[in-house]
Amino acid sequence: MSELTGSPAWTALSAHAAALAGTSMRDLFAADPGRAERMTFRAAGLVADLSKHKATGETLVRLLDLAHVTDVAGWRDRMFAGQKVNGTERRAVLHTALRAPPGTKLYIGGEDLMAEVHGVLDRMLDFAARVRSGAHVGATGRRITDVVNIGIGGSDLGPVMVSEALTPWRDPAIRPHFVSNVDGTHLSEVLRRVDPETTLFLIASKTFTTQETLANARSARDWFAARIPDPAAVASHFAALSTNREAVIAFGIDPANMFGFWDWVGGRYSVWSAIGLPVAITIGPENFRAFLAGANAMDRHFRTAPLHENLPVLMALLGVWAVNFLGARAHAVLPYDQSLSRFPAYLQQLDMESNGKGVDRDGNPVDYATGPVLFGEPGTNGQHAFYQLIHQGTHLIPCDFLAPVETQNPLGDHHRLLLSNVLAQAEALMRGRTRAEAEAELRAEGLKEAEVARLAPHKVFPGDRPSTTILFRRLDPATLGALIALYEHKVFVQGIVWRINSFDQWGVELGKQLARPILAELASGISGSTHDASTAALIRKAARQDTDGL
Ligand code: G6Q
Repeated sequence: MSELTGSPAWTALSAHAAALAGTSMRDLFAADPGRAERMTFRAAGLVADLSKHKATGETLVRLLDLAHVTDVAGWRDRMFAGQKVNGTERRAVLHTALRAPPGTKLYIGGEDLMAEVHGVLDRMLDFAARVRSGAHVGATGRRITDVVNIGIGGSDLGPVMVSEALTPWRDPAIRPHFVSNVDGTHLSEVLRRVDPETTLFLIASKTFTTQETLANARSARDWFAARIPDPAAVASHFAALSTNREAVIAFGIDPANMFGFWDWVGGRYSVWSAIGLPVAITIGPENFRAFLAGANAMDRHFRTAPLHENLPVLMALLGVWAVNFLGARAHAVLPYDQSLSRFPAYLQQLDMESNGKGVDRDGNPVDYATGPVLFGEPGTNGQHAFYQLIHQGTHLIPCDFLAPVETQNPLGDHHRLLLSNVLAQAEALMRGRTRAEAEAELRAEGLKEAEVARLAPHKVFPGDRPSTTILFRRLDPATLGALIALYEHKVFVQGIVWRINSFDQWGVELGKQLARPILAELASGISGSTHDASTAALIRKAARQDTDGL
């Protein structure tokens, strides 16, 4: 038994879960008319109804005990203060500094961090403004109409998601494109649609050593050079977003066109840094500042609200409750806003790369479940696809429903239709449909008793399935900033409770390492002797040495 699972707070929660097993959420609502209001929390323009979780006041008290014994508040304060909370990489975690307003003071090792942060931000936003105004033009004097961001993982998912989410705020004269996959199709399809004279390439790589990004960047540069052979032209068409100045220069990008950041910005937390440049170019400096300010509002809430009213803390704890005490192994994020179509993919990295860990901070294997499998699709599409399993399947899958009360695109009664669906889904998951209700409905349809008996079991919904509903006025830059920061802090709190390091990602290493010799073997056609029989045979087939069946 680990320190965590042996703690009185944990064992009390286990006993409490067993005691609650016979109580349904329907019972909880029936017994307590004030439940919805009491379990609705507000932060930075978001209103979150947590009442459709199978949790009572006692559950929250016991979960807050767990937060206290795992020192959530202490770790939070150490993170904001710039202490090296990323233990395995010995790094501070300060993406929150990237959205702190001018005037904030933060000194690390005697250095005025905020002066550096605002220095880069001002330069980057000035560059964005010049591209937008036409002060920065291509080598042949034409305005930039297309921005191609080349990056992967944290250097791609944030900008892609934010860019899509803030489409109404974008200047339609500048189209963003994102190339991440090393599959040549990705870059080729984008290059087919752009004109080299009016295209700006942003090479986004914190390390500037990532295989996929460098392969795409080289191919983009070759494509460009084949069309505009003047070597000086590269300066107007290529910029780098990176922490690695030497590698940027070695690649041939003018350091004047490099926008830096720091090792204390994790890849999946970097959209607030220079990695946000493609967003800043398309939505403009003011909107980008509003995006940062929205996140900062959530940071202030997270830092200062008492834990029992602290939205990221409460969402995190209810997630822990579901995973460790109710047996959930997956979590769905379901935005009822088409603009947030990439939000689940973004959160997949944020959550699963951060909390998909099996050893604790001290390197001991954990004896409890950690981060769940996260997935999602925008509503209402998901309803016609995988919601069946969430309603009637054998897995417990807590859901986050996100919805704006105002749409960006008023069209007839579409938005009311959308909202009616999101509210109904949360209600259906909570209420379910009993056998008696199912039978009554079938009888009301005029079915014979034999048919009622045959169909009723299939029409029963167990209910008691937890969800959070988050409403906001509309999806503007500030609201999006707050929403992302909410999830960042939720993930952080869960990592602290689970005693894991949410800021490393060693799990992505092994595959990369093994790909290197395979790359050479595919080129030579000779598979090495170190592989298992399956991998060796697949290498021979992929290298076309063995074409059996291909
Ligand atoms: C994110 C990860 C990872 C990273 C990519 C790209 O937290 O660290 O997704 O962002 O591997 O790395 P570079 O930005 O260094 O190319």
